[in-house]
Amino acid sequence: MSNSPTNHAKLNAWVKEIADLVEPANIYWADGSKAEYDQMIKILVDAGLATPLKKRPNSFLFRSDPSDVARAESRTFIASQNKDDAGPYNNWINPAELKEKMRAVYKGCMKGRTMYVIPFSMGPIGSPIAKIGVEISDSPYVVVNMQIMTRVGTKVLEVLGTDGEFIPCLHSVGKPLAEGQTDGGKWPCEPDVEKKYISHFPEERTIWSFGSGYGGNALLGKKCLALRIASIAARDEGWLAEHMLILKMTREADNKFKYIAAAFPSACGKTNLAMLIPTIPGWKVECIGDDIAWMKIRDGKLYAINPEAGFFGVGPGTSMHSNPNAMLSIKENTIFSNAALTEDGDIWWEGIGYDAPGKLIDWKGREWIQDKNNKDQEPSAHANARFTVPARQCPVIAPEWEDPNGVPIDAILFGGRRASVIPLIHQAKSWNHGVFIGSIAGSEITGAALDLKVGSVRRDPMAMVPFCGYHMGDYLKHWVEVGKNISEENQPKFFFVNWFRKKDGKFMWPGFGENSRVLKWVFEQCDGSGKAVDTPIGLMPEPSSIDRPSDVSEETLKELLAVDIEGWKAEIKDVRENHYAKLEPKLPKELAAELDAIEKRLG
Ligand code: O2Y
Ligand code: MN
Repeated sequence: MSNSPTNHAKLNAWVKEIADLVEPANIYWADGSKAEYDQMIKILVDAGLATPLKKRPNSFLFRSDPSDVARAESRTFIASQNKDDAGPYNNWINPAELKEKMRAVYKGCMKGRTMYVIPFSMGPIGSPIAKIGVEISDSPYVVVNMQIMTRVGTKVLEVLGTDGEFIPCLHSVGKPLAEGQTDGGKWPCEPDVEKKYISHFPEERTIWSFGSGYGGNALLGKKCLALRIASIAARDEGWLAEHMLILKMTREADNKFKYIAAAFPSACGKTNLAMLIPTIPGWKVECIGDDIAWMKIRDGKLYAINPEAGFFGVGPGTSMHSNPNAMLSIKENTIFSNAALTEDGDIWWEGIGYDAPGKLIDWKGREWIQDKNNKDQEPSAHANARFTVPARQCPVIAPEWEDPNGVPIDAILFGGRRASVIPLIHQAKSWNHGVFIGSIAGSEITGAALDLKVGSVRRDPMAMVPFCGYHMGDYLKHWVEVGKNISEENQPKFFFVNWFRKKDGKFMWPGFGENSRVLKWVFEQCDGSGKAVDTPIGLMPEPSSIDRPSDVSEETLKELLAVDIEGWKAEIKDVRENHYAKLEPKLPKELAAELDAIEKRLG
């Protein structure tokens, strides 16, 4: 390989094999430098794919193809040798069959394009918890996003040496160019959804993605490597790869702090919680990560790193009210995808906290004027518009966020969007009870869904349904096994939170910064200073143990912290019949026992 900067024989052989298949015009090895970032951006601006934003230094707006706006779940595959290993929640396909199909679409797919080879580290380079991947992609948009979201370049190749282990990640937008042809300012991708593939080969620990240039489908370090493939590595190696934020909470009076990891399904405000500004005086929250935690046992304790280097956050709904620290993070050096563009060169999205300033260009490139009287007006930004920003730009990034050894986890939170039954907070009484509460997490269906009716609960154990690379029953068993390797006093405490209880159609809890009042009780439970009562569903604060926000009445707080016995009986019935039944015969007996025990306690 003439222009390869490495003597890693296996890597060079893989790059040659792929180049022979995809037939690119050039091969470029990413070094991770600022000059390289600027060069890629120039290519993208010159091609009409990126718009510089006058109002935000070194920031750019991209508009994707309307067919390519989010993770393509129906086209995400786990191609394990045995169907049974993928489990009920993954799309399984025979690996040999899939490879044959994908080789056919990859053949010549990079004609007329540069093939970028992007060595990257998930986790601080050289950390004992980190893993190295190499993404081959024909998208300069992927190169710049990977530079923000991961640690890219020469240093990674140094750690890899001549025979280090790496995870091969192959990506193509699926749009070869004929001689002299350009993208003509149009986002390149394969618009036919049936021809998109986001494929994982668990036994080989390999990723093949084709046809999409957007987000988790294309930035292969994130959901594909750091969750789907890492969850398999974690199972085999005795650790946990989780869809969790990590935050540090400090009590300023004595400078004591706790590290909290939290898993929530999509659209529950994970990024908001990760960088929350407490409304209670004397407390501080700092961010370690907003989406993924890799946790390993060391010295008998569970230590976590954030394997990512940036945030790929949702724009719409992010404002100075919901997440001031995210808004401050994205003032500069930020990539925006599918936001609206203002006349003076800024971005705008629904829920940004102020009216659209004049005429906009919407995410589809059309003129758009806000009409507040028209409830049916199409939004100007796509609901999954995103910002990509370096984590170091967050005003409350914790100083230790890149500690290669990770931070010791004191508490693990699970949650979901539940309008009724599930209280504001309850605590598990043991590790297995904690795994149980995590296993029944989920959100209510708000819109039409293929197989579920509105109001029913879509279970999403540990918020990992879209991201677990193997059978969910085996995954929950792995959680139970990990607990056996940590002594009880060193185990994190488990909590379940629900910010989304409703009464008469209105939220009962104000959320956002006010969630610090609930985190304070979590802190105190870890610290041994909290007050809790034993209930059939677990430990709970008395209403007087939660500092009440001024706009929540005593009665409402009491209701938020009550155990709805009949509601819980129905919940348990639903878990048994509609959720745990799906995991058989792989449902861990420890969780079946937890289900029986809670049923008995409810009477
Ligand atoms: O649409 C995408 O490709 C992104 S999805 C995403 C991005 C950042 C953090 N979490 C998620 C998610 O779906 O959980
Ligand atoms: Mn996520």
